[in-house]
Amino acid sequence: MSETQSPPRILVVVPTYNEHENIDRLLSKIRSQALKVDILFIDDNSQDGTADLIKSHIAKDSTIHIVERPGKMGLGTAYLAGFKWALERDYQYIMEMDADLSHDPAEIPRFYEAAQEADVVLGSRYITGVNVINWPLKRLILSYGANVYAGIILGVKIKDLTGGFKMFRREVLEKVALDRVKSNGYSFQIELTFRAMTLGFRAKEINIIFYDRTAGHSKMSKKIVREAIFMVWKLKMRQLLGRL
Ligand SMILES: Nc1nc2c(ncn2[C@@H]2O[C@H](COP(=O)(O)OP(=O)(O)OP(=O)(O)O)[C@@H](O)[C@H]2O)c(=O)[nH]1
Ligand SMILES: [Mg+2]
Repeated sequence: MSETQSPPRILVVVPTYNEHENIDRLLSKIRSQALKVDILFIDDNSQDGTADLIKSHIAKDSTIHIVERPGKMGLGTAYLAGFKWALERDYQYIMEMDADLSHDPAEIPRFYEAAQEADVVLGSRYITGVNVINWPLKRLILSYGANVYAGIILGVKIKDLTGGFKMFRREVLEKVALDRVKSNGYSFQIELTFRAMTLGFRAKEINIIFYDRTAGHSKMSKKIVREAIFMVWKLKMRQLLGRL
């Protein structure tokens, strides 16, 4: 980077629901990687003091931000709120990252590097076999199967469509009709990537390792899986009818 060039404006958006045990470790890991990033937490009125802990960090570090929502409204709408916040400001790159350290913040520079040749960079668990640590086999089969299923129906050559570790170039979130995004669980990840690719944006997968959470509780539910199974068909129909 030449002397004159200012550092890229990167925002990492982290949705939180009862992640108190993970916040300190997550922030120190983000701060120990090389790239300067701002962090925006979207907290849905966590009952374990997550928001207060985040605010105690904000008091010491003005590059950390929080949007508080009155109740648990789902991961998808949390990201849409974060993207809206980012687009009201001058961020050039917007990341998605879970709060439970399943996504390793040390990978952030690799996402930025890949985003120099792509518009959406997807952290993929399934490029070279299966890179998931400590997930129960049932969960692994469900996730892998969901990705094969979605890839075939949507006709996209992406191995990991349901992953939540991503970097978008600002233009993508400006062009994708975010107000038409209806998904809220895993299908939110599928829908956003599919809409970006349908608009002609370049999507690139980079290899990541996904670590099962060691603290806090999963928000995964049967409702989230059911939503994804049907949403994939709805997306395909809308695309075929040119009404995506
Ligand atoms: N704001 C907000 N965050 C949420 C909501 N549901 C999940 N999250 C956050 O989204 C991220 C992913 O949720 P997880 O429960 O880890 O989903 P998962 O990774 O599929 O499940 P595990 O493997 O068990 O961790 C975490 O940071 C959660 O705190 C929600 O309704 N609102
Ligand atoms: Mg998780």
